[in-house]
Amino acid sequence: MTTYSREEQLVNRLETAFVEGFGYSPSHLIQAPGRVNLIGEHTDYNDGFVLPCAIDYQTMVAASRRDDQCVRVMALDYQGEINTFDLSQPLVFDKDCLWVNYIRGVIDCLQSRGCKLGGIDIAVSGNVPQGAGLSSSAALEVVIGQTFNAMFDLSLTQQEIALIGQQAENQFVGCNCGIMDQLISAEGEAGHALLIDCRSLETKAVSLPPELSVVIINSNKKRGLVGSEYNTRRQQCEAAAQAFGVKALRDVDITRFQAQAEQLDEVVARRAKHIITESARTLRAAEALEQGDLATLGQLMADSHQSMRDDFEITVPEIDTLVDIVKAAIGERGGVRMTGGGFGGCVVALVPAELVDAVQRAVEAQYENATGLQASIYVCQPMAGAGVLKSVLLQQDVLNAQ
Ligand code: GAF
Repeated sequence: MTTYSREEQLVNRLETAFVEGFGYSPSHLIQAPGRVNLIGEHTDYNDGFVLPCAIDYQTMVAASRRDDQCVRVMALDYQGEINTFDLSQPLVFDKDCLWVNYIRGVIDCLQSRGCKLGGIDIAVSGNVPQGAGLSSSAALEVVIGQTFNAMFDLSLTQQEIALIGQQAENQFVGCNCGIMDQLISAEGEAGHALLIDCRSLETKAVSLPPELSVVIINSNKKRGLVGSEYNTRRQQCEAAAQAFGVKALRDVDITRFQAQAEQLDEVVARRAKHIITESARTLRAAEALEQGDLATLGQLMADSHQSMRDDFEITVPEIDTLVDIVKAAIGERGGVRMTGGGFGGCVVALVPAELVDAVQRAVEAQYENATGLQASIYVCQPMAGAGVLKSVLLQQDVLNAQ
């Protein structure tokens, strides 16, 4: 019996649904990955450093151009629901079909930049767990940006596509997120994490030692970014930056923070402390990863988790329990911390491959007893960022050129 990879299963599902739903074959298949952040949480919108990698869980689109201005989008993960709109009309937020707003938002940004688009049929599906802090929404924004870029010859760079995704989320969807998720989904590198300077948007690929596994454990405690305290945390960070008289907390080092912290509101000071120490930890973690120094990496991840729990206050008891269980199973031979925006979602562990089974056994034996929830475990490979998987038009071009 043929076994299909996760990616092949998505391809098959999308091609079949596209033909059944629209009555002809798609010309393009395009993908964008989800991400896991190894360290550097909430530092992106403070112009700080983050260290995420793209993962082998993706959002994928099958698409074909139309010869009118109509956009039809079929969402396989929402019972095949189809949302239709016209590019010549103003694009508005659809409160009855929330998933389509990530798509409308990206198209709206493209049109505002003066990009000439045309009608398109799209089927979309993904295997990035939704609402788990693994950036399923950023992957959707980036795959849509990629789709229009490839199919309407827009010549956008990966960075521009990421910025358009972020703008869509900020302005159309209403979440004030930073740039990390879209940028890693667009620019990820196989086998590597990316150290991203969220001020300059420069990236440095940091290779993951081959013996190290990236293990994501979903607490299955659902989280919602827009409805969560995310925007409040951002406002508190901005208030701290304003109190220090700087553009962003990136511009305050720990010595200055310690000297002046007392002048800040107590909660705002703790928020700022997390950001300033977390950005410094991220730079050190990138070095430790490069040097294969697991003990230092593990300590930095533990400090990061504690800072998110006590100072930034974005963890929940289920997540803290999961981190304690994994930490006890791995000792000093790796690291574990909450990953993503917070208030539920996932923890990430970096452990030698031979410890993955022990982590799994510990979680299975203890997590449900302690919380009443069952965790899901994904062992991931860092993968390349978004791109075209298949283009019938390109293949025809190649044939014509021969
Ligand atoms: C969410 C946001 F979308 C990111 O920009 C980032 O701030 C992250 O939370 C926290 O590090 O994923």
